[in-house]
Amino acid sequence: MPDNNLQHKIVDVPTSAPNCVALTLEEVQALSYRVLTHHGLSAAQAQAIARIITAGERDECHSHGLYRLLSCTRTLQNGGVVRDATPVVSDRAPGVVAVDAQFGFSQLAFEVGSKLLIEKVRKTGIAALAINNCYHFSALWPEVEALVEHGVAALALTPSHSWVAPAGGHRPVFGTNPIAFGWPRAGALPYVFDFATSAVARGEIELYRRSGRALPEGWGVDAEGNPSSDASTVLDQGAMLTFGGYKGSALATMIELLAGPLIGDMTSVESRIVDAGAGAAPCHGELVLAFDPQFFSQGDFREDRLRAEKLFAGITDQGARLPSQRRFSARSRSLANGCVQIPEALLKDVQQLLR
Ligand code: NDP
Ligand code: PYC
Repeated sequence: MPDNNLQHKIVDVPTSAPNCVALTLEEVQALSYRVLTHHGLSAAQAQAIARIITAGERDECHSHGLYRLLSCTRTLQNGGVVRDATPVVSDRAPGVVAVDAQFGFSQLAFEVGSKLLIEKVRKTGIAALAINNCYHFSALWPEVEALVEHGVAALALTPSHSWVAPAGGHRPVFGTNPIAFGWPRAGALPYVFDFATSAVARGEIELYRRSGRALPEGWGVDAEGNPSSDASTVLDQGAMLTFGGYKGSALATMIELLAGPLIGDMTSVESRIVDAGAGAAPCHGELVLAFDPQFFSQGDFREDRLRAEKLFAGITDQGARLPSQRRFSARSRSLANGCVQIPEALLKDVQQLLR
């Protein structure tokens, strides 16, 4: 890994951003790796996580970038993580791969399982990867993007800890349950979306708490179910809310079922019970589906692709943007600049983890 010299110039970035420190992507990756191995994680597990955290910073997904090292190390200290876990891949059926993460983190399990998933989808047209027994804290877009690079469409779902109330209720039942989808495009960056089925990811609310900002309406409630704009009240006493009312609630339920009982793993309620207040990352399963378009086309695969492009044009031609457009712009900016801006306070907190 590159040398991790953190003597950097403080730069003032415009508008409301606080003082930031410029780090190269190599430095972000090296710092992540050092922190994780310092806390006892094996090289293979730490490398897989460091790559994802670096991708998060590169694409300016701050709630799932370096900030996640704080919860990763808390998980290593307080959770039941097997620090040198080696995921075990099982070929369950012609279209089903299962990976037992062995209570390590999800990233390495995905890396090893996705190879067989791709082999299978090339033969069956549709294939599923079920990851079990993994600690999960990351965004899902890196996974669907990795699959889309093979020319397949992909869907990924996972529960988390029960922090989110169902529409019409106020007691947490669902996790923040993200869903990500990717579609390959010839000669263009893929179509990818990835969002929580809560109004916003919990990590985002944690960042609001860190910076003392009031929450927008519709993100959370207090313990009695009254709307609250106080991040600590929502995070520690009340509940987060789903996006889109009962529609988000139903999608969150589907994710609980497909990436929980269907694959023999925990729901968000069960994951939180097992955590027993330790504050570790959720531990449960993940379901990833891949579709090879060549198997579904009625003959003219190229024409089908072109019709998909017309759909995208129908969105962008009127000035609307595609999901991931902001992220892809951030990526090209980071790659062109050769560095990313990390809030000074966050970098200090992360460096503290090396003490
Ligand atoms: P957002 O509400 O910001 O939604 C993100 C998605 O919506 C991105 O694909 C984003 O693209 C797209 N998007 C945002 N604004 C627009 C717009 N105006 N027009 C079109 N598309 C738009 O994110 P969330 O807070 O819901 O989730 C953030 C991350 O947290 C996700 O990556 C998710 O995987 C992760 N997460 C992980 C969990 C886990 O358990 N592992 C749990 C919950 C969340 P763009 O990026 O280009 O803005
Ligand atoms: O931000 O909601 C979130 C989250 C949960 C687990 C990992 N990220």
